[in-house]
Amino acid sequence: MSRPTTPPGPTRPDSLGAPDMTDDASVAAFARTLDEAARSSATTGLLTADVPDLTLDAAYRVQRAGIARRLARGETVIGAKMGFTSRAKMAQMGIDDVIWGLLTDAMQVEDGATLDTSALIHPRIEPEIAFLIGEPLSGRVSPAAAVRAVAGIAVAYEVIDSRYADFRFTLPDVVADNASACAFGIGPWHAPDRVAGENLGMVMEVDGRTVATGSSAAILGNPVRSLAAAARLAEGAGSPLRPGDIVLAGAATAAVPLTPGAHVRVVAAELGRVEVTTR
Ligand code: OOG
Ligand code: MG
Repeated sequence: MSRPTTPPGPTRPDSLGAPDMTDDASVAAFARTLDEAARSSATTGLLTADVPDLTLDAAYRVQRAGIARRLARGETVIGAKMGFTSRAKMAQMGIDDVIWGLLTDAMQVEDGATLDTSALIHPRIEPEIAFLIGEPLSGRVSPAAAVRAVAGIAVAYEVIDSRYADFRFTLPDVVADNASACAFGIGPWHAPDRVAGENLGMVMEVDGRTVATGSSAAILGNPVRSLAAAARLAEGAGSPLRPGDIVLAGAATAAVPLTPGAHVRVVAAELGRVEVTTR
């Protein structure tokens, strides 16, 4: 199995150096700005342009305030997504800290369904590995312990759509923007004891043409490490992963622009494929 030479450590919102001085009103205002940008298909300025010393703690508070707005509209949290867990993504985005965002039911696209991209800003798509949580999972757990909490593993895609111009941001900006979460689809679930999940070849095709190839090993050496990092972030956020939750472990390759009228297929060895058509 190939491993990154220096695996990046997960960011811990519970143990950061700088004090979080951002007041609740500012947190709510930032969340509203990002939410309105998403809903009006327009980019917004970086939060760190206004508050250069925005801490990660404050950024995660903005993220949670944005999720609270979605919940108020009737959405439900159904899991979490990990970001910057592969060198390909870190290099593409210029960020090398592992982060997370939350997934809601409104973001899930049925396998094979059509995704309307007309209201999105500048969507990109990336190949991922997903886990289905079977037992409550939170805290500092080993990857082996994390695997014992898993009920299923699947190939997945994530559509990201930064609310910032040109997908350019600093770490706190992207955390506040719910890690660019937009939409995702999951292929058929497989029993985790039948598929190890490490070092599975992955291919992403657009209209039958290969646009990205990689391996699940690109995700922190083994995507279960990303799951263990998710458990740690869940504890820091005070929201343990629950049975039935989905965790996207992060992209195995760089993301590619997603255009209308495209048919995208992501295939992973042993896990099958997941597909989406855009309009
Ligand atoms: C942030 C989200 C990163 C991943 O899989 O690494 C991410 C971004 O790239 O805009 O989802
Ligand atoms: Mg992703």
